[in-house]
Amino acid sequence: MKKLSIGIIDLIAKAPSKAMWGRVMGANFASIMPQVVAAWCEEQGHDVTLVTYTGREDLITELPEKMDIVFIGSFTEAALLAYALSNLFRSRGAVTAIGGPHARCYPQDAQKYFDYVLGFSDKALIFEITADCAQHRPLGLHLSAGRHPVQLPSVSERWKFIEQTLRKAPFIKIVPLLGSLGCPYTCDFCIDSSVPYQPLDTDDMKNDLRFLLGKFKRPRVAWHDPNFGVRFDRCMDAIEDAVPPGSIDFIAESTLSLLSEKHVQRLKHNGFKALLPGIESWFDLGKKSRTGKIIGEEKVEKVAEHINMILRYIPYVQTNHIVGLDGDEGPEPFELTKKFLDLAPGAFPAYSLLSAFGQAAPLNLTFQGDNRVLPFPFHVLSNTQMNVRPRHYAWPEFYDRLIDLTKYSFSRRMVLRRFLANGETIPRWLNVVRAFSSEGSGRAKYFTEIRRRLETDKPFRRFFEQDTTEIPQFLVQRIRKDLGKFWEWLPDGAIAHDPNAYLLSQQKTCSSCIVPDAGVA
Ligand code: B12
Ligand code: SF4
Repeated sequence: MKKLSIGIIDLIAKAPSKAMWGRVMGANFASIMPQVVAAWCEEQGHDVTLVTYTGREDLITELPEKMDIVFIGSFTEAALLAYALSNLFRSRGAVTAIGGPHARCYPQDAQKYFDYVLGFSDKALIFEITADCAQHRPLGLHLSAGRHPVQLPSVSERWKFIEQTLRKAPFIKIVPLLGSLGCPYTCDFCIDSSVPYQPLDTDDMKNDLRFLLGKFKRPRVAWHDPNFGVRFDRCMDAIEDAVPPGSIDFIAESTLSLLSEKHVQRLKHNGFKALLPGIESWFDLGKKSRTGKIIGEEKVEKVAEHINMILRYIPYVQTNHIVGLDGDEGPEPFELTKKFLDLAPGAFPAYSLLSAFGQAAPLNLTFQGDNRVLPFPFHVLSNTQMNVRPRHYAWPEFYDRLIDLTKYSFSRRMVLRRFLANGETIPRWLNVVRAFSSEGSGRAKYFTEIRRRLETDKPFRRFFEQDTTEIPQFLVQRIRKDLGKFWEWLPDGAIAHDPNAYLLSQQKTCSSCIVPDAGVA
């Protein structure tokens, strides 16, 4: 087989940026799959250059001038940058491929700008593409393996790529690992609700942990599992078998239903330092939060008690909330979240505004069928811009309540209470930094600007009210400024997309020949 020059870009940042947070932490948010694809391509004997883009790198000089194929891993928020880069590298003769959350969620749109658009990706699929390595234009090929890979290259095989990425993280260095893929739960808004749970081999997990202990005095590992610890004892046995208790600091995203006191004690024993449980809603998804049919105020009290229990063992807890779910109505959901903050002040609240990412989740078909999805440019779709018209709120009321909640959550009083409720230094200060960064006060400022424009900027309001699909100038200019020199490479029309493409694809396709990918299986 011909030896190829292969470029791989992991888009962590969505645009060039000199922000301090990105500089200090950006590299710690690197994805696993670009490193995996790099290791597979090297195994085939190709020349591989991987760049983890944190917003500071010069993508033109860091990648070889002549590349046969460029793989880009991208979230939807970075899709416009990915499209611009594809255009740029195609103009230099490369073939381009996109994988990751955006490709899984918006394949029809990405096909217009890439030669290959990848869903689930395993080694065989990557080898198929490198063997073909041909232009597919104007519409790229949408390819997907039947499922997630059964095995991933070990940390030692990925080490070269992990090490070069972590060199960019000056203080805290976090290695991403996976113990499982998919999820047995079926929360209908989630990309994994229809992806079967698939644990990865525990011997591989043990070898990875042992390897890391040989590389760092005290490694820090972030589990990227959508829901860590579904097979709890299996995971804990593997960790306990591989490394001495507490020798590695772990971070994991898990559901409250898995976090009983006995489990949390074992997590503490094994060095878990941060947990990110999903609460999502006070009126729904009780199974997930171990609250069954309990809703409203009673659920708030029960969950707060649960979170306070976790905080007695684990120094850092981030609670994930979804704002704008269809079950929410009136002031109550917002007031209940405020009450929760009062009862569990040690937790850092992370708010995701309900976002229907293309074909990520089955629920999106309902939103699209009801014509409730707005064509916000991908660049602003990062869970901070709700792209579904709220069911029970007019936009101004929704923003008023959201601003009030955001300000309450990151007020000086709440920041101080959070600080005092946390015993350890790093969690304490991390919470303060997050509250005063783009995540806390930054968001409050952005939401306030949106709210102001809903009153004063007529075209903007018409877009929100679905009277027009023309992207408001406020957003266009913001994106143009963000993308900087890459704006010129953005293909014509790429700033817009069809928000109902998923529904349309379902209507066109006979159900027996659907590619089994996210939300379609
Ligand atoms: C772990 C995780 C994180 C981690 C790690 C992020 C990272 N860089 O990987 C952290 C906490 C940092 C994070 C942050 C964010 N996340 Co996140 N995260 C996840 C989570 C829980 C798991 C993703 C994962 O690694 N799965 C395991 C991998 C192996 O599976 P996979 O991603 O499906 O990948 C398969 C294919 O897509 C393909 N593939 C994937 N990448 C690539 C790359 C290449 C080159 C190729 C060829 C193929 C390929 O192969 C894989 C195997 O089949 C998902 C939810 C979920 N349940 O999936 C959300 C999810 C991916 N996150 C999401 C979002 C929105 C965010 C944030 C924007 C949130 C925010 N406002 O800050 C940030 C953005 C971070 C960034 N720019 O890097 C959305 C993405 C939606 C979208 N279309 O963009 C998801 C789907 C959750 C949701 N809301 O529905 N996240
Ligand atoms: S939201 Fe969490 S628990 Fe629910 S399906 Fe997704 S990964 Fe699983």
